[in-house]
Amino acid sequence: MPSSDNDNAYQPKWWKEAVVYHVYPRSFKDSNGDGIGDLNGIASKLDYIERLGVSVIWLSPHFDSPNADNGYDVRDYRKVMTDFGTMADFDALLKGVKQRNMKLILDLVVNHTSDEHAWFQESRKSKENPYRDYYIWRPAKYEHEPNNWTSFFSGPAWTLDPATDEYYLHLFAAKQPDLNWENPKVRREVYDLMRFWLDKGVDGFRMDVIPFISKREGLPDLPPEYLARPQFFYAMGPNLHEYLREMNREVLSQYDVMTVGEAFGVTLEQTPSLVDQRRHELNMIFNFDVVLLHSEGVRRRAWTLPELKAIYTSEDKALDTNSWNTVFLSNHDNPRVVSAFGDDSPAYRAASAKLLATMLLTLKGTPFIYQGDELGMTNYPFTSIEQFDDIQVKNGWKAEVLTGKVTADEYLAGLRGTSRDNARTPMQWDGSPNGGFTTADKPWLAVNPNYTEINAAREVQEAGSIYNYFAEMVEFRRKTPALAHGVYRDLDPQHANVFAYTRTLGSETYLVVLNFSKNDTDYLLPGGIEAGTLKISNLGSSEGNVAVLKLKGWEARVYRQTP
Ligand code: ISL
Ligand code: CA
Repeated sequence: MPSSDNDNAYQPKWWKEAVVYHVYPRSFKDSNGDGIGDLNGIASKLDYIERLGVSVIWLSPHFDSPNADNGYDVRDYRKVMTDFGTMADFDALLKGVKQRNMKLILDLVVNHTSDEHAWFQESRKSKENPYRDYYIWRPAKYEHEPNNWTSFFSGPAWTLDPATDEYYLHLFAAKQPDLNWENPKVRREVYDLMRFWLDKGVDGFRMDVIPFISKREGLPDLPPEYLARPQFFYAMGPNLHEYLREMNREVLSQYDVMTVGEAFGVTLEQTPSLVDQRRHELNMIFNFDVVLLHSEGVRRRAWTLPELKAIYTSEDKALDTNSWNTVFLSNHDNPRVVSAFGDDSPAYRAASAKLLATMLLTLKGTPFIYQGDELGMTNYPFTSIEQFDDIQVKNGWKAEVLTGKVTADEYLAGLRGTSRDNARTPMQWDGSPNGGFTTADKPWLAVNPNYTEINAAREVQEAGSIYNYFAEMVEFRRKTPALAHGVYRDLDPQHANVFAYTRTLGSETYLVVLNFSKNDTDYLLPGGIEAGTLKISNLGSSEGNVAVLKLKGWEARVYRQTP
């Protein structure tokens, strides 16, 4: 490879070198015994987060909300959700984050609001109301919905409102009406509320389903080929770039902040148009290709390692040095990382969770750790529909099971592997009742019964724990610029269970070798290369500079290859 290929053409930025820790406030830590996580709970655990070595915390929505979708339905953007505390609690949390030299980013949910937001309350009153055009209203078409759009939470994306006998659009639940971004007043309101939080000192935003804010001209029917994946039809509307540039000009460019767009429905080919730094739109996006590997709707999908590698290679090829990327394997909308991509059986849970940590923290792009993954928390053993909280599950159950399309057993089997509630069960802090999450008898969502084995108190003090391995990997990434900025190369795209890649910056090359299987494997490094100096092994191996690596099941190693 010519040396110019290895030159660092990326401009360093704090958000490129950052490692982000994602907190889902409802499930993190309850401080007042009502069974619901809250801001004071998060503040009480900042030392735990800091010890991991992460530099940024992303908070899922903490705004006032009736919780139809756990805060992704905002009633008042300038108020803290009562369940989570007060504005004073927020200010104290922000202060605690800053004191520890970390940064805080918020969840900007502005494709839609709650139907209980004052704007919608006004909007629905009459066709002449000054807030009417804050939302998307249409008359019936031949006594039916205005078009065939479907909601991600089952059923049509339109609800008829009796007050004015018109339908309003909601791509998610009926309690989440979509804002009309064509209205300049709406955009101004959004920029104002962004400034409100930025002026408090927050360091940026994760932007919820941001590619949906601009709707297609004339709201045409979903063509048949999009019925199963409507997000690709709803996203990237004609004015999206204009809105993002306006937001950047009016707000973001005035602050030193990071932005990450949740790019649901965006293809890899479209990605540079959102993140190329010369366009002044977003810093980076979440691409969904990796998390879609393990699920097909509610069903679990068998994925292969060459498929995973192909995604990372195409992401790398699609983004040149003007663009930046993220790496994430889980979040509050996905199953637990060790259950989805590793092996959560007792024999391999720790090794595979550490292997996944190794991958997450050595790939190209800003890594996001979802709360609890640093403990190797697993999916929940759901056995009945009553155990779920998620509106997506409840609506899906009505639409699929109660109509007889799918049997209850089949649906439940799918949910056990894919449901969003797997990631939303409370953090497991210690071995006391309810995992030390709450002193209430009953938390809002049940704690995984494996908290007696898997919990923070145990892992923080245990030298070889998953938590301490994460901390070691975060530290390793922090002090190794090649892992943030280096060129990525997959050495062996077709190998069925070994993922081997290098990261190269200038004369420094790091080799990562991951055995994605429980079988021991003698792995001959491709191209006759030797491994180099062993820097990291998740299983405490000490095998040095050899050409054939004797890898154990779920073993992960990182070598420094001396030139
Ligand atoms: O969860 C999903 C896949 O099963 C997606 O449909 C998900 O709804 C999509 O990724 C958008 O997610 C974001 O917006 C939703 C909210 O429910 C999610 O929690 C949020 O991450 C609506 O605001
Ligand atoms: Ca509480």
